[in-house]
Amino acid sequence: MIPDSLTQAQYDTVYNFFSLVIAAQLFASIFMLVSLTRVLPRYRQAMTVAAVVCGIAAYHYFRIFDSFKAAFVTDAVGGRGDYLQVAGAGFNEGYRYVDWLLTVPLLLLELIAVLALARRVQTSLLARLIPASALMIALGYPGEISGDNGIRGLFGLLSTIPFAYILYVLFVELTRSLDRQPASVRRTISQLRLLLLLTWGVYPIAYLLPMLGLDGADAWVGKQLGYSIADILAKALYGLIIYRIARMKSFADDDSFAARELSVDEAPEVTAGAPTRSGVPAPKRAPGRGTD
Ligand SMILES: *C/C=C(C)/C=C/C=C(C)/C=C/C1=C(C)CCCC1(C)C
Repeated sequence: MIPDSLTQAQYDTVYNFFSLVIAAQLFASIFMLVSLTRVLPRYRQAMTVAAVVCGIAAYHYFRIFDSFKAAFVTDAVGGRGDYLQVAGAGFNEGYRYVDWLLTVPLLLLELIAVLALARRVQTSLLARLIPASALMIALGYPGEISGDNGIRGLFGLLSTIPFAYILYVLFVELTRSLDRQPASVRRTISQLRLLLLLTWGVYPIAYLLPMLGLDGADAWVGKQLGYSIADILAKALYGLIIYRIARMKSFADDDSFAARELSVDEAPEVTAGAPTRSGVPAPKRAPGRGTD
């Protein structure tokens, strides 16, 4: 339930977190797009999907931010005081669920794509993960918007069934294909899977907050912060780890690519201070650069 009023501190906290999420998603997305050529072509799909996920999330947080600003107003002179919910302009939690409905299947696609498994294995994993993830989000929504804790609990429980199934596929079935990954990558993939478990686990906890007997406004603020922090970790940080995996696998797959990316030895020599073709003196190359 959306609270009738927020204190100044509660309003500011939510406001600042939404702003932080927009910055994190937007620039993570841009970073991943400009870094595409730093991995081999076969890993670019995973990184493009990671960038799209963060882009979709940035868009929805702009909408969430606007919805929040329209939903709560203060009439205190000077703008300090309680914020009251505007009649007829409720905060729209639907943006989150539409965002998740799009991004959660894509996050799973990112993970499977970066592994570059045999096509048959890949298709079989995705054919189970994607419908399960859509079902998990769709079942959560009726509970999320209900003011009744019984309904919230029921749909939360139903949504947990596909969630448990996703974890089973990732932690039991996927493990079988991990031994075919390069040794340096296996550890990072396990870490990524653990990050997925820890961050995805925050969503059901944040969902439960309104049922734990907290004051209505505190529970709502806690839930918004929980979802916001989890979104940064599960999308932006997760995408950056996908990038790291893609880069390590690119090096493991192709020695000449690794040599080009990791060393400046093969770059044409320029004498420090001598004018280049553009007429601008070449900068002194710092010693030890290029080891990344
Ligand atoms: C970027 C957004 C992500 C990764 C969202 C993930 C969302 C979940 C794992 C949500 C799970 C839920 C339950 C397992 C039960 C209660 C209802 C949900 C939808 C919050």
